[in-house]
Amino acid sequence: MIEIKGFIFDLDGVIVDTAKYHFLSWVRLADKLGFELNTQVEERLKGISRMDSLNIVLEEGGIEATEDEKIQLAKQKNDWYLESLKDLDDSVVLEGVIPFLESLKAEGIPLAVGSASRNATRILHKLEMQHYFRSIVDGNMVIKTKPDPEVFINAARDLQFREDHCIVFEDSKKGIKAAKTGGFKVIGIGKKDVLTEADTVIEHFLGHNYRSILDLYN
Ligand code: B16
Ligand code: MG
Repeated sequence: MIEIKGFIFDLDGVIVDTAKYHFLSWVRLADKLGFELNTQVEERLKGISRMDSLNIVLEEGGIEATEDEKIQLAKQKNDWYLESLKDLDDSVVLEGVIPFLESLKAEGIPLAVGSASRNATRILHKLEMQHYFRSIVDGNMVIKTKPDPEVFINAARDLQFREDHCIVFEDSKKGIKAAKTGGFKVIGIGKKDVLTEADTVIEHFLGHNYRSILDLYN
């Protein structure tokens, strides 16, 4: 029987369906720079920091930029991203998330968020969901970004649990790599054929509770 004490959630693609807004903002930036961003790039942009994403987008367009220009472009993308979230409401919360969080709360399981997004804390507060989490570690609080495990290690430290006593829920390949490197158990949220490095993959939280998640390991 494995010992699980805490659950750590990625935000974008796990709790909220904001990945599409990130991508649409990158598409808009590419358009401004004069090229069309291939939809296949979307998967590669998931889970990584804003600057790492920008570098991939610029590479796709064969565009070189100075550090100052990159700061401006990243700001422009973030302004558009925030603009698309200005009417943020519950409809952005992924299916099954709230009942799942409620079931964990009822069991008294300590929860944390580990997100690459610098907007994560703001989004959770706007949705009034911050109360579910004992710790929220976002992109402003780390030096190294996914696939480095720092964000999850900090979350586990806040929960005061060993890494192998926590399950991380992740929708991105880079995030799964980060959690694995950090010694966590990892459940992928999404498609099995994409998230091949996760311990196991579920499509969404609908119908899941604390017991059904532990059963995945037994
Ligand atoms: P921001 P997660 C990640 O969030 C997104 O998946 C990724 O697409 C985004 O570039 C990154 O946050 C940074 O976001 O620009 O808001 O700081 O999946 O780690 O919760
Ligand atoms: Mg994610």
